Amino acid sequence: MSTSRRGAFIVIEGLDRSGKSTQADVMLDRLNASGISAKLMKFPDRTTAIGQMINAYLQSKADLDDHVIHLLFAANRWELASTITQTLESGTHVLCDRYSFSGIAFSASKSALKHKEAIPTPSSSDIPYTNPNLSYIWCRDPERGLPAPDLTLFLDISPEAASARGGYGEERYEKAEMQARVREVFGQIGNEMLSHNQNEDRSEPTKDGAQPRWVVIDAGNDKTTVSKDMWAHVEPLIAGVDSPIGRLWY
Ligand code: Z5A
Ligand code: MG
Repeated sequence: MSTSRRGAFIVIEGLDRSGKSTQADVMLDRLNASGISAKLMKFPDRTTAIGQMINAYLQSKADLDDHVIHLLFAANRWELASTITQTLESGTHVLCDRYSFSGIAFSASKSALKHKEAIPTPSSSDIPYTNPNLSYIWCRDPERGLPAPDLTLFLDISPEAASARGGYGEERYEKAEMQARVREVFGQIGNEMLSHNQNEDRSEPTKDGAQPRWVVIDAGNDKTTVSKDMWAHVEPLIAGVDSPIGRLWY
């Protein structure tokens, strides 16, 4: 990559058991095998002090207020935000297994389910701070300003197909009703990201290779097909990115 270019920030998002971690490893190996410098990060990062509190919560060893755990997930990203930025600026690509979009999707879904509400939408009627529950906007606010991905690959799979895969059901949020809600909120986030692209006239790849920011991948396919579909969107970015690192929702 030319020295003036920075690394690309590529986020892999998706429903539980959609194959994010599997595909993140495959992509890292593929990049490294081609001599391309890339770093894999994962959220939650359970190795930090905050990450250990999150881990205890996810394994139901600790109970936390819904607002508190939401802010801890966001804080876990903020404590690693400068690492992401420095890595990208050094010319290394960052692959990230889950990011802010999981943060919003899980907290907003949990709150809506608990209070038997419809999923809160990102509309002007959703007034933050007067809604006692975790509204979409309330959940999004602590994520504002974090490094923005250049590309988000959203691995989509039906909750039924996901539940047939190994290891499902061991952690706190791995329940069918919750997963269906999470999928709905991810859909909203995708629409919001795509309309943002259109506002910036970025709905189609531009001539300098810039990608739409949110791409849905059919994760119900076999592993090789999923890898191939993802790579088609990553490949144009491996020469590096000219534009400065964006900030989420700015
Ligand atoms: N969470 C949150 O609430 N707020 C936040 O801000 C963040 C997260 C960041 C733990 O996350 C929880 O934290 C999660 C969201 C919440 N809630 N839940 N539940 P995590 O990332 O640590 O979760 P995980 O334990 O890594 O699981 P996962 O991410 O859901 O799985 P995955 O990475 O998508 O799938 P996988 O491990 O790659 O594959 C699962 C299995 O399927 C495995 O046996 C594979 O071999 C198999 N697999 C993978 N791909 C395929 C295909 N294509 N075909 C067939 N089988 C496949
Ligand atoms: Mg995973």
